[in-house]
Amino acid sequence: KPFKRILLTGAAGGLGKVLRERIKPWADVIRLSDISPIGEAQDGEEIVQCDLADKTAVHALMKDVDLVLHFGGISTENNFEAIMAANIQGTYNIYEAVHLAGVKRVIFASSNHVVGYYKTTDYINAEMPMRPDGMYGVSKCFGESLSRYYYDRFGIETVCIRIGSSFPEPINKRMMVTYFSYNDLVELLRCAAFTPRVGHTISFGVSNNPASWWDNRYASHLGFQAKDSSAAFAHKFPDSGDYPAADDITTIYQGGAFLLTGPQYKS
Ligand code: NAI
Ligand code: 15L
Repeated sequence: KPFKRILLTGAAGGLGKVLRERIKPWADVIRLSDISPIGEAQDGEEIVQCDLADKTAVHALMKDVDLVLHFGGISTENNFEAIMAANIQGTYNIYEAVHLAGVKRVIFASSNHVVGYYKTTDYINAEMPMRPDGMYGVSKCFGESLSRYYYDRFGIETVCIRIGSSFPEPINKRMMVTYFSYNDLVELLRCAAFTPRVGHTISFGVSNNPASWWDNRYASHLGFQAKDSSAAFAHKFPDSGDYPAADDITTIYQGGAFLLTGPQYKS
């Protein structure tokens, strides 16, 4: 198999559970880690339950790893102290461990909330300034900047994926734009893992939806082509539906309902 041992953090989470099944063919061993219980190890799996904020544990986690999929952490808005421990300290611990262990590449689950304060009338690319919509988004900005530093200083490659909304299907009108199917997520991860050189790349993780806010031109070298589309779910959101008003803050900004949480709220 192409890799000896892939470390997947956040393995007990929504995406972690999907990836656990789907990335098996890529490595002899998948090391699954989370702070929450992950269940029994299956063939070709190792399970390590630990807190990303625990530096010693994270350094041990990296032994004999040759690719990291860093999906662990707090995945929605929360108080700063919780986000600081899991996402800021946690991601720092991952990169220090990666550096010490000599791991060459990381795929980092960043988020669209790094740019949640752009408007839904904007069409943005990865070279435009970050505009996070809360402390969660700020923590993902930290992860993106940290990974760029480790690339510039040490040559450790990272693909940051600004995931849109990766769930079984869109559950609100905003997700018609942000929907990222599980199949497309796995395909983007495959491109991120197997493209020979990625340097430091930022890619928007989104399916081939009818409407788009995100221009992926600076990730074109990954060769990713989304195959799915939220169009398949258009019947759930007819034009006649009952949606937030055009002047509602959740309609104006790309971050949607995240604009109503956290210290960044402005009326
Ligand atoms: P999730 O919340 O279901 O999974 C995250 C996992 O991280 C959980 O199992 C949790 O126990 C674990 N975790 C939290 N704090 C931890 C700590 N201190 N130490 C170790 N593990 C810890 O989230 P989901 O949807 O699976 O997302 C996975 C990653 O992708 C997250 O980093 C999230 O921010 C990112 N993402 C997901 C999106 C989506 O649409 N599902 C959109 C944008 C980003
Ligand atoms: C995210 O970053 C979250 O992790 C996920 O739970 C969704 O809220 C997603 O963004 C989204 O914007 O739909």
